[in-house]
Amino acid sequence: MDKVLARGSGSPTARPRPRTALLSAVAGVAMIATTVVVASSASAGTTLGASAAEKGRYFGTAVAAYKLSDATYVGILNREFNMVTPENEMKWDATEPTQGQFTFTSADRIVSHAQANGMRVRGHALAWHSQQPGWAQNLSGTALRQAMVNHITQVASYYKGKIYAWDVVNEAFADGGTGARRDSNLQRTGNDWIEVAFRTARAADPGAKLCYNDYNTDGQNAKSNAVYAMVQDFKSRGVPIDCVGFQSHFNSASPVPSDYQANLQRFANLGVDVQITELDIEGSGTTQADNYGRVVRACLAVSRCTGITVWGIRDSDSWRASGTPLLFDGNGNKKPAYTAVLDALNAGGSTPPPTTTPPPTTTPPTTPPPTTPPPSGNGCTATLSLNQWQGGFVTYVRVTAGAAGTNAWSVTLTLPAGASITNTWSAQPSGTSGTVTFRNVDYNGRIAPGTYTEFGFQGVGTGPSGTATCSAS
Ligand code: 9MR
Repeated sequence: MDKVLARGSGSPTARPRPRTALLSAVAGVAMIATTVVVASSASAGTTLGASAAEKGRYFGTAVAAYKLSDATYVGILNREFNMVTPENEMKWDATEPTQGQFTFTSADRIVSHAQANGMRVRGHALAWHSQQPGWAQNLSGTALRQAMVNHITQVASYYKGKIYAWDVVNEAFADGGTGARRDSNLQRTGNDWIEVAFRTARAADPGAKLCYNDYNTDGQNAKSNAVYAMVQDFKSRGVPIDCVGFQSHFNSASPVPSDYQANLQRFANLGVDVQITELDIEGSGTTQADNYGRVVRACLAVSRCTGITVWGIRDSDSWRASGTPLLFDGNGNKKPAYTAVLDALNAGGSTPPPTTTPPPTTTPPTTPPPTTPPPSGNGCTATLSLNQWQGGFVTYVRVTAGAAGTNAWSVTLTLPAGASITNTWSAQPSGTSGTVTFRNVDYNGRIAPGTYTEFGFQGVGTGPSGTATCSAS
């Protein structure tokens, strides 16, 4: 089937539904504490999410808000997944149907559900040629550029602190071997629209990872080469980009490329995370299962491949249901493809989570090292991931508890000369420069044994990297 035609022919599925009684403020607090438990220790090895967490990855799915009243759907969602992507509810047409008037009701249902159930959220998508509201389709030039900037600012600010990664720009390159940008009203506002989108998103939510997301970029070809060149250019000029999403919509006309892993790896080598963002593979039985297994193994083999999202739960939930491309059949039963994914995730036991720049340099312990990252005794460890751009940075800190778990923790590090912190989330800093101690906030002091929580901070100057001193009580 022609994926491009099929994609364009669909209509948004966000249907108005009454809001549930979920209280997002309360759920927001509960979520962070719950995440620690669910992501790292629940039912290890028997669900997609738990098995992926053992490998330091997430396993996610696209979710449609109107299906959250379907008990079978929600049962599988809550059991198997620890990341969700709103399938349509955060798109421009859904969130700003009238210029300047924002509606987040459907998207909020998904975010609240995720928070209440220990799942994180991939935001999708801030700037895209498709699924624009009519008023935006009719704009051009400066008016459209300003509308795009305002849209990104409003949506990313509204969800600030709740999004793991944003698909900031979606599908901006053309098919057909030219390596050119896709012609669109956004492209016609000027070639710099993509970097403006990324800078705008960073300013609005400095804690979210910012991704470029596309399809037919899963192997090396003219289109992925063009995306590669853009990412390389962004990194060299300090345009904030943290990740590249590979949609990975496969069928017999567009199979899993033989160089899939190599392609993920070459992007990772540019200093960005890579994520499989919309995986589905048409087919059935062993062939489909084998292909799913290959995709999972490719991600696990690339240390900066941080997670996999499938584009729906049951075959009947898929945007191309007739191709039965997902892991559960229409009745919610596990397919051979499910087993292949779980087996691939569980192969080889637990391994440390992927590291970003630079790898942790902990002192070798005197006892044999554990096979998982947490320290073997009491206490905690803290590892830093740095996103540096010209003049500024965001540092993410992962605090991993030892065998005793923690009731409270603190992390101390020294900022490079000239650096200062402008914004911290999920921790309380003692100062803004020099040696700074970050203490837990009230909802994330307790970390279950062997699991972790994360906090982060943004600053100006050069950010810290490596490891930091962690103490627990
Ligand atoms: O799955 C989505 C479907 O419900 C919508 O009708 C369609 C409209 O454009 O978008 C689908 O999701 C797309 C995603 O947002 C971007 N990559 C391609 C996906 C499949 O078309």
